[in-house]
Formats: sequence, structure tokens, C-alpha cells
Amino acid sequence: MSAKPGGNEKQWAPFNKEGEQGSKNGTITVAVSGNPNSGKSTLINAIAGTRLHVGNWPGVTVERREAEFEYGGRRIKLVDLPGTYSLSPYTQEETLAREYLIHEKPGVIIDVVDATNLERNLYLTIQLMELEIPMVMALNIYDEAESKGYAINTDMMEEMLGIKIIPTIATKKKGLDALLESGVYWGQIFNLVLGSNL
Ligand SMILES: Nc1nc2c(ncn2[C@@H]2O[C@H](COP(=O)(O)OP(=O)(O)OP(=O)(O)O)[C@@H](O)[C@H]2O)c(=O)[nH]1
Ligand SMILES: [Mg+2]
Repeated sequence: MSAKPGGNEKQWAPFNKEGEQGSKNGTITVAVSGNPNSGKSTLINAIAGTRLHVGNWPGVTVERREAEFEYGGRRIKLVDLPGTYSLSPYTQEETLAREYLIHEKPGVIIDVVDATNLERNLYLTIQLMELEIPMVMALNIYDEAESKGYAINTDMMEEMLGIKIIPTIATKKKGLDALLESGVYWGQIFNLVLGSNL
């Protein structure tokens, strides 16, 4: 996909307007969010491999993993958010995730959902959608959902939620290319809308 109207690089680079931080120096920041144990870290490890840096969130001992790399001609920065069931500011993890999403304004959210536990996971999904940041769902642990015989109608879910859903098996590196492609695509589309001040 070419998301570059009229050849004006400045106009389309994501979140280039003052104060918007989804993209710094042309880098698309992709926040990986989701419930504890949904497979966020496995997914980031599988995508980033040795490019992964592990540190801590400022001032706390909660682990922060991030990775920067080129993908499809764009520079991507993946950030692994602490696992949370909601964005209510009650636990340290929830506060960190919430503050990051609200103040750092990533260009895209990858919402990692445990396909074996949809009902519980979708609560956070709805809260994330309210932030109005472009979002793509990684319907992860899809192998277990299949082996348990769950019939998940992803087309219907996409229609109901209005977001792209990509089944993934992070442990087997399945679906990850489609996921990244989709994330970059939606980040760029959203920016086109912002860039044209609609
Ligand atoms: N079967 C299966 N297991 C998975 C998949 N993805 C992750 N797992 C397993 O799920 C468990 C949790 O994975 P993590 O990557 O640690 O989950 P997380 O979301 O980072 O967890 P927190 O950091 O605690 O929020 C691990 O045992 C993984 O091996 C998958 O697609 N299929
Ligand atoms: Mg983790």
C-alpha cells in the first residue's frame, strides 16, 4: 500500500503534528497491550528476537521490553505494555499502561487477546477502543482455542468491533507478518485522516 499522497513526506508521516507522539522521526510506535498471560511478551520476542531491549518502566520494577526495527520501509518501535484486565488506575500495571497510552499516544495499538478467554479479554479491548488510537487485534493462543473446539467467527467480531482481527499463535510465530502489516497499514490510514485535518 502506498499511503503517500502527493509525494509530500511531511504531510503523511504519522502524528507529525505538534505534540503528537505516535511517530517521532518517522518511527511508528506500536504499543502491545493485553491481559496478563495473553502472550504479549511471547509475541514481541517472536517478532523482534535479538533486537529486543529489556529494562524497567521509569521509577518502578515492572519490566519493560521494547524493540526497534525496519518493517516494510518504515521504522517500527514495539513497546510491551504491562498486562492488565482494564485501564482503571487501581494497580501499578494499570496505571503504567493507562498513562503510557494517554500521554505517549502511540501510533497503533496491538491488542493481544487470549482466544480461549474471549469474554474476559474483550473488556480491555472495549476500553482500548475508547482511546481512539488505531488498533489491530492479535487473536492469540488460537491453537488452543481451535483444539478446544471453539468456533470463533472473526468476520462477525470484526464487523461488531470495527477493528481488524488477526488470528495468531505467538509460540509458533504464526500470523505475525499479517499482524504487523495490518498495524502499519491502520497507523498510516489514521494518519492520512489526521494529516488532512478531517
Ligand atoms: N498455546 C499457546 N501458548 C501461547 C501462545 N502465546 C503465548 N503462549 C503462552 O502463554 C504464556 C504467557 O505468555 P506471555 O508471553 O508471558 O504472556 P504476557 O501477556 O506477556 O504475560 P504478562 O507479561 O504476565 O502480562 C506462556 O506460557 C506462553 O508460552 C500461543 O499462541 N499459543
Ligand atoms: Mg509479558
